[in-house]
Amino acid sequence: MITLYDNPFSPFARKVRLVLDHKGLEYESVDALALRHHGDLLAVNPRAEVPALADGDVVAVNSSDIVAYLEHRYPDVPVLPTDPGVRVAARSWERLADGVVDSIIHDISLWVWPTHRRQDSPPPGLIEAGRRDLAAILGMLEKSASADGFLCGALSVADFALFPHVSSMRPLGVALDPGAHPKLLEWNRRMRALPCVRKDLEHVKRLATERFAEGASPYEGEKIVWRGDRLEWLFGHGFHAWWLRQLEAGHVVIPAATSP
Ligand SMILES: N[C@@H](CCC(=O)N[C@@H](CS)C(=O)NCC(=O)O)C(=O)O
Repeated sequence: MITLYDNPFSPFARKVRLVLDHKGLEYESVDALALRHHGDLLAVNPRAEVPALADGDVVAVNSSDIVAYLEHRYPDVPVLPTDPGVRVAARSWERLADGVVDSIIHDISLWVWPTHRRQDSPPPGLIEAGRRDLAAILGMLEKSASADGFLCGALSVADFALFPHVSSMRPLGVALDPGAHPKLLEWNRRMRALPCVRKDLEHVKRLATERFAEGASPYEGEKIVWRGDRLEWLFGHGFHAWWLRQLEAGHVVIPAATSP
């Protein structure tokens, strides 16, 4: 049996869940960001990040490595294009989703998601900078999207990596627009019709209600985990002084750099 060290709201865990479900694989899901599972997560991933996946003796961490493992081990329903050039393109969309889109969304969502119980306001200009960069990325995606297929022709890891992000932009003030993004809107409709995506969206919605019922939360609410990519975007836009104050106030966790 496959065990997924999961979290309903993590875009990286959602990518892996989409791939598992699309491939028709059975798995057990553990919400490993819940504080009571922190020790279990640390035992499989010293960075204490989800997703991690255990399949018999094999433990894989990092969403793109997990997808590569699943593709190799369970190739029947492929998610990595076989054409070498198309595979490079799909992996680069995945990298953009994981490194850049995730960072922007993370950095501007701290005042929106119920996981964080913040009393303060965002530093001036942060939300606007994030919205500008996300709008530019949507413009880039619109240019590359095809009118009738998925991002790289057939459904691939590019779609599974980007969809969780695109589906969470609206509460952040960035929306797909029929005038500017006609092809992306079609892509979004095609994605939402897939059984694996419908399952994911229902899961996110149901668990958002369950996990945050009446102000309760099973997650860390004060400290933020700042992975390198998320700092790169923040510092690149000049918000280092704000971040240093977060560090000095004890609100920062940096993942351990010692794991392979
Ligand atoms: N590069 C990693 C990034 C994973 C990641 O950043 N996961 C976040 C959730 S979105 C996490 O587990 N953070 C630890 C925490 O919030 O405690 C991957 O692709 O799997």
